[in-house]
Amino acid sequence: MTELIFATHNLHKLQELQALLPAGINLISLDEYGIMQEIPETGATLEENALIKCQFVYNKTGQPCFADDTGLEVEALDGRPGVHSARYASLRKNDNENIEKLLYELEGKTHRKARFRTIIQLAWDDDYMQFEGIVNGTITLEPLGFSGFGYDPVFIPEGHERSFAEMDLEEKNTMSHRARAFEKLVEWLRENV
Ligand code: ITT
Repeated sequence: MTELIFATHNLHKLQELQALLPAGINLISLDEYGIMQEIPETGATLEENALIKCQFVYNKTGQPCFADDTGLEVEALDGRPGVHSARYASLRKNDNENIEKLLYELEGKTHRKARFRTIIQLAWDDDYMQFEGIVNGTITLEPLGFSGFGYDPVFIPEGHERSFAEMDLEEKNTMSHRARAFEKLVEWLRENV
């Protein structure tokens, strides 16, 4: 059995990836491991933040682990909120305020293309590997649906008519940024461990 610590305090992320786990891999959350503190995300990019979070946990535990950093990149906003997605509206992480600010900034704009981008950083012995997952889509005019988390109510993935928050976790997992990055991680483990 391969044991991996997932360096996140976000239970939604944990649930999404638990549902995708192949046999033989066991995910341990930071809370289960007893790491309760918030890891500072001081990087200028998703890549840097994923590395910071992963390195923090690897240095503390010496156990194989990975972290994900995700950003919503909106074309009409020159890629914002991007790496600042969690604290877009204010210093506290608040999904409703972030969504309100995003819809306000896009008011009157017809060009609403966006993408979610996830970087997963893995630390496995001395191997540091990054995996990227992207899903393209559009920003809605108002929040739609109640499942998921974060910006899910305002993001409709390309080729679909419902927002991520109108899908259940299994359906979101068939196309999401995080699922795509995680598939690459699992593939790497299959080939290298
Ligand atoms: P950890 O750092 O503890 O993993 P976090 O919630 O801070 O948790 P991120 O920094 O990766 O996670 O998230 C940046 C923002 O993007 C934050 O507002 C999330 O709610 C949002 N977000 C991340 N993944 C998302 C997803 O799959 N759907 C919708 N919003 C998402």
